Amino acid sequence: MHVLFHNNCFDGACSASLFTRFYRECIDASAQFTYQGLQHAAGGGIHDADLSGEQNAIVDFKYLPSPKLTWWFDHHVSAFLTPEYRQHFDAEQKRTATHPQQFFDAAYTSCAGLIADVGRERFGFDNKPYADLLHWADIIDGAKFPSAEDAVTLASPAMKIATVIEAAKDPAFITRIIPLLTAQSLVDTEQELFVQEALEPRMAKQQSDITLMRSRASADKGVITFDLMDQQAEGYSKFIPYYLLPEAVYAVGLSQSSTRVKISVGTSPWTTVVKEKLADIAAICERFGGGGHPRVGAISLPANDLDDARRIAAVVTEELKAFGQWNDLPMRPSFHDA
Ligand SMILES: [Mn+2]
Repeated sequence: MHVLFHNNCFDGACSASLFTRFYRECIDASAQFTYQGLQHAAGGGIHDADLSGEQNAIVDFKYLPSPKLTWWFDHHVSAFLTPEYRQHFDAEQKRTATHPQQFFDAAYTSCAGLIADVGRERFGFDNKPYADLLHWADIIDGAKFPSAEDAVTLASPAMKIATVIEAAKDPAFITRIIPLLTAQSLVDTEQELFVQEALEPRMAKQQSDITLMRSRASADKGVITFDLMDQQAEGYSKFIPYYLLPEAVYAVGLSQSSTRVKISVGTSPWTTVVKEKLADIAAICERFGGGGHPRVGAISLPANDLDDARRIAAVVTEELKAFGQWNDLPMRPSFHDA
């Protein structure tokens, strides 16, 4: 059984682990497993040649219309690359109606949750031992952190494991973690020496990112602004600004990579402002050639276009400040005052 899973993703690894356990317990106890991580890319990120096993399963990743695909579980709204892929899936569902092996439900917060439920309801899989794993897969994949502190301080074993999975460059690292996730507790997995070794530099980077953001971020009228264009600040947690300035509603940040300058525009996931009164971030970004979702978006400019980026960021910031009555919100002092 060749298992293809969403790479560098906690839910992807949990899904691969749960699928393995489900398959061994409910389908074939003697199956041998290999694993391959998949990255989203133009064209779908998966090809027929990737289905290299006798049996092939894709979990937490896009559908592929292929006779070689025997099992599939996904919960992404964007699971079907084209309408033809969707039609192929629907036809397969009809053909295999009495014995389906492909499952899609976008109502699930995590793919691990989907596998656990389908396994229990259709195949009698005992998913009770994995309640803690499923709890964290939902929190992390759904970004449902109770507070910015929970998202940023990486206090729990699950958050630590998610961090090293997201940062892993060696494919063998995630393949090594996958079986452990359903074999022992998250605490025990976090304590594994190879996990601890990977964790150390991530915790240090998180600390230095927080320190850098503290020196750069300030808030006014509910809007955090920061400029990291002179920094190698790729891959910083987008939750850090809201952790440092928890009263803010929005954040407008400037950063730069070798290929582009980026204006990131976001809404605090922990804001108490009701949804109807929040700005449409996608619409704002689209006006400047960017895009995104209602709550978070971005505008990209060519590398070194710093002045234009600062000008656009200032316009967006003023628009967000004027959007609501944030003047009435009690603001915490910025770090420059603290
Ligand atoms: Mn997922």
